[in-house]
Amino acid sequence: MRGARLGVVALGLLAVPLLSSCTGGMLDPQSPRADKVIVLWWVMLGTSSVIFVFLCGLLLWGLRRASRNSARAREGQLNRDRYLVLGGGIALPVTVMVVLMVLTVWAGRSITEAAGSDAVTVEVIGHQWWWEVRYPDTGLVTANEIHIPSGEPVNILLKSEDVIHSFWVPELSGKIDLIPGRTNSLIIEASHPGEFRGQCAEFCGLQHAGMRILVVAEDRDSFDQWVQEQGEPAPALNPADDAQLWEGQQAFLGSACVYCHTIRGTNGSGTLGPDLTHIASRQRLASNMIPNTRGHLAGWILDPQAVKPGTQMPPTQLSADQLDALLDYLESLK
Ligand code: HEC
Ligand SMILES: [Cu+2]
Repeated sequence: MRGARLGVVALGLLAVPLLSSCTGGMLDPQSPRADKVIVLWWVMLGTSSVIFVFLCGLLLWGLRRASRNSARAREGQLNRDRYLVLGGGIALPVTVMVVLMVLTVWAGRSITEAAGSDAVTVEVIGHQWWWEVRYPDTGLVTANEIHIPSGEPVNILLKSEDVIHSFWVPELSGKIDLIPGRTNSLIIEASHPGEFRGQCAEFCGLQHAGMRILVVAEDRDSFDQWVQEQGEPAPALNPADDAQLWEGQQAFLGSACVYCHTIRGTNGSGTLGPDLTHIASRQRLASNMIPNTRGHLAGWILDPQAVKPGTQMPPTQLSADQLDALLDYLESLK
């Protein structure tokens, strides 16, 4: 009996690091704002552990007392019981709730409090099952990979195109829902350059788990350069000089791709799928599910359902030459 109880306690303790992911993750914030969320988390864990142990003690004490119940004992205890009910049943819970509420508001404000008016703003729009990313200040559009300057608060505006999603990059911030017809906001700040992985945190359908996001924080100069490069349209092609790339572009414009994808600088202006103007510059494909290599790209184009069952992108039939040219073209879109 005792052994079994100890086993349960040990399992419970083990679950804490497991559920919060041991490497980095929520318990290892890399942001001055997420720091406050983690303070709140520890205070809540600490308080509830103490209360839990205290209640277990009370329960055992009550059980023992009940078994020795006698009229004499009962008389003296009535008074004490009243204090126990008033103290433990009213004063203690009210105090604990108020303290936790104040802390929650304090931590919540740190992640939603407006950044300065010169802060970078990023609009993140949830789709089943990928992230559209827009920088309204510069008109830049990309997907699935957010770049931010490190050491600066960044405004994230969250919207949804279909169902409720939730934006969560544990090392940088708490999570906030993306709700259709509404704009929520969140401030993130990376204290140093680095890459931070995130995940949709509200069940949104079949590929919910396949809706990952990557935040790349870099120093101001690299960030400005990235913005500059991503703002450029795809280079104009001339069939005489770049026959192969031209073929590839024709394959893109001549097949269904063009209805769903935009490549700025061409006639392709579909918006059902991610903007591909700089697809070769992204680290991963399909909402960060597969590496951005030629092989994975080919597999994705020919049979996206095999990679991400349920995804909104249909398979495309292409001849070997067409596929080869299309891959060359997409890989040139740096
Ligand atoms: C019916 C619309 C549709 C068509 C047609 C379509 N796609 Fe897509 N595509 C999507 C959607 C939606 C996604 C996002 C899928 C996801 O991550 O779940 C996507 C994702 C992609 C990605 C990964 C982008 C990223 O940022 O991860 C590439 C590359 C791509 N498509 C290329 C193509 C090419 C090339 C064609 C034509 C051969 C094509 N697509 C046809 C809708 C479409
Ligand atoms: Cu989701």
